[in-house]
Formats: sequence, structure tokens, C-alpha cells
Amino acid sequence: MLSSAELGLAAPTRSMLHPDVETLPRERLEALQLERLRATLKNAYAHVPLHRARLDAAGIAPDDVRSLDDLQRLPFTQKTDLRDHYPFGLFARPVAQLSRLHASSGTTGRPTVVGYTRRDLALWADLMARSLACAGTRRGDVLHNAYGYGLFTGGLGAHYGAERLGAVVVPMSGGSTERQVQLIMDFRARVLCATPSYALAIAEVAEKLGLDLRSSALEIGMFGAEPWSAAMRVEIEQRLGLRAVDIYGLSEIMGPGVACECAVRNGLHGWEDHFLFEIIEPETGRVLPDGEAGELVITTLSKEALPMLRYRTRDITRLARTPCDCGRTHARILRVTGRNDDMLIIRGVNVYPSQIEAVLVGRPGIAPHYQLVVERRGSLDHVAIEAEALPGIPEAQWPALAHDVVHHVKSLIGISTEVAVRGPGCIPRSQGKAVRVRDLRPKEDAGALK
Ligand code: DLL
Repeated sequence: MLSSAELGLAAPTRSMLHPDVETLPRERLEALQLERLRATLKNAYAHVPLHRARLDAAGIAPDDVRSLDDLQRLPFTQKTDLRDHYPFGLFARPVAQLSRLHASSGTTGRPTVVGYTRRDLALWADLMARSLACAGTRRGDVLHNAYGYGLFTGGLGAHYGAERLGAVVVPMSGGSTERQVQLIMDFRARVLCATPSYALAIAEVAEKLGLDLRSSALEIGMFGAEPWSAAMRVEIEQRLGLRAVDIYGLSEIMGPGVACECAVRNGLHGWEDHFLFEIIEPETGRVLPDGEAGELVITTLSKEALPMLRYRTRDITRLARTPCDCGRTHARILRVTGRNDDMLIIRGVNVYPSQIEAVLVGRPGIAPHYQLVVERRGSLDHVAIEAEALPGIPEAQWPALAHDVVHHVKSLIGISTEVAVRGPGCIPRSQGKAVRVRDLRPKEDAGALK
């Protein structure tokens, strides 16, 4: 790992928007967290019947919480709670007192709806601005925002954070990719905000247009909203000529800006003055020690409209609280490898799509676009990988490329797969979150694996 001096961080607070808070000694950070946790519990207990009923059932009143260790006594909240109390049942404020609503697309069943007071929006803008600065964005930078605007939190979340920082926002949203390329060049954007898969689609269109984004003003990419592998980071950096930074968040907690990488890029700093992070064993709910992989659980500490108690994100990661070379004291959430619900169990082996991505991306002759097709054959689940040849590779060589992928997936992940390599452009390109898995199993079977 590079030292802070090698990274040019001689002044540790250089890229910090809130240096006092970002470097707060742990004891003071924890004292602040306890005070805010108690206030959050009071808010949730007084205004959200579901939380009150669950706290009562667990025999805990807000005043019983006297140390952060008491957190483990609190009940979990899940996505299904939001769905079951659709649309506003978990809100701690009347709708008329809110300033904005966002919602997930809800491909399965009801969407999940989240609400913000004016103060919640100001906090979100602050934390997003802090994240942008943490990644190296500065006042006056032109920031090309290709996250989707609308009910998705990506577009508006990045937008108001960038404005708060003093960056110059280009509110592009997703789509019209040729136009995106042109405007990135013409407006001399230094920062690109997009999902990693869409960043790659932008790179591809630029190459087709004969425009070289590596010679553009782009220096930083703020990429998140979907899992992406280290191999994908290398690919994107090479094709776009920028430094790719991982940013994490989820609507139920706030939106983008819950955590973000710093210059060291050894995990994403989770903003602990406003959130409590835990890792649990998904099957038992037991809290795991730092460093162990499990499901990330987040408690909000300052949200008014939608306080969340121990929200089970379904995201699989690890926590590190050892000091970071950048000088920030806030915990680091390591790269999210995938979601519990996206995990495939293939003949007893647990596999995340991002593991297959790590094998495919950067493999000679293979383009960084793929889909996994899950089918039921007899009583067994079967996964086929659809990959794409790089332009210019003769069709006669595709079967050999496929064979190479089969071999590497078997030796690196331990599963047998069927691989089809197709021609350039055959895999659909994303404009937001990429769809990596096509599940063709009968409806009642789908999910049996999850
Ligand atoms: O995706 C918020 C966001 C927008 C984050 C833009 C970053 C940038 P949701 O649509 O509610 O919110 O989806 C949240 O996306 O639980 C993860 O499964 C996944 N996710 C988000 N960021 C990352 C990341 C936004 N950096 C869900 N790495 C989360 C891996 C991520 N997965």
C-alpha cells in the first residue's frame, strides 16, 4: 500500500471537506454516536408504530440504551418492512412535512419508498459533498453526472452534493451516450459520475466515434450503485484515462454518499458521525468482528423522516477500523462483493456474479461485457456465461476463447460452466445498473437458490 507521502498527502486534511469530523478521535466519535443513537431511538419510538412495537417486544426503551454495545439488543429492520408498510408506514414525519420522495424501481412487487425532510436533504448534500472531496473532487471542477435523474437516488444525490461542494454540475442523467461523450470533451469535465457498467459503455461509444477520452480533461470517476470487480476498475481506468473511485450508498439509508474511497483506496470510509455500521452473519444475525465477511447492517444517526434501526442491507463486505494513511478515523467498508440475494448456489458452491466478472474482465480476446443465464435442467441449476469477443477477433477463434474461460472459471471459482462467446455488441449495454443475471428458472424455483 502507498504511504500518505507517496500519495501526496503530506497535509492529511488536504482533500477533507470536514477535517475536524473526518479525523475525530475514536472515543469522541463514539460519544457522538451514542448521543445521536439515543435521539434516533426516541424519534423512531415516538413516531413509527413498527419500531415502537418491535422495541417494546424486545423489552427496550430508548433510555435503556447507555452504550454502543446495547445496539446489539435492538431489532433488525429489513426491506420487506418497507414493502409491507408501503408507501409511508415507516416515516417518522407526516408526508406534508417532507421535501422529497424517492423510490426503488420495484421490479419484484411493490417499490420501496423513502422520504426526506429539508434537513435530511441538507445532510445528504453535505455527506455527498464530503464523499466527492474525499475522492479528490474540488471546487470549480466540471462534474459530468451520468447517474439517472428521477426516482433513483443516484442522479439527484450526486447533483446536490456536487453543488454543495462548489463543483459545476452537468446534469446529464443516463442515455444519449454519443452526446455524453461530446459534452465530456467540450465542457472539459474533470469528474465523471456513473455506474461502472455505464462508464464502460461511454468509453466504448467514444472509441467508436474515434474520440479519445484518455486525452480529455477527465481525472476522476465516482463509480458505484452496483458491484464491480478490481479487474473492472483496471479496465475502466485504462479506457477512460482517469482514477476510478468506489462510492457506496443505498436509498433506504440515504442514497449515494454513505461511504466513499479516499486517495489510499483501501476500503470506503463510512461516515460514522451519521451512521453506525455492523457486520452480521446472515443466517444467525450474530455480530461478527472487524475483518470478517458478512452482511452489512446500518443504523442511521441523524435522519429525521426515515430513521433506520439496524437495517439489513443484504450487501456482503467486511469492516476495517485500523487507521487509514489518509488521516481519516472513520471505519472502512471494504469493496462490496455482491448481495445475498444475487448469490447463486451452483452444485453447492456459492458464487457472486462479480467473481465471474473478475475472471472475464481483462482476459485476452474477451470484452468486459457479460451475462449469466441461470436455468433449471432436471433437478439441477445450470449457469451459462454469455461473453463477448473483442472487436477484430476472427469468429473462428471464439470457441477457443470460450474454452479458455471455462478453464479459468473452473480453476479459480471451482464451478463448471457452459460458456458462449458471441460477437461484439451482442450483450446489452447498461445505462444505469447493469443486469448481469438472466434467471430463466420457473418462477416458483427462482429464489430457491437465494
Ligand atoms: O444505488 C445509491 C447509489 C447511487 C450509490 C450512486 C452509489 C452511487 P439503490 O438503488 O437503493 O441506491 O441501491 C443500493 O446498490 O444495497 C448495493 O447492493 C448496491 N451498491 C451501491 N453502491 C455500490 C458499490 C444506490 N459501490 C444497492 N459497490 C446497495 C457495490 C453497490 N454495490
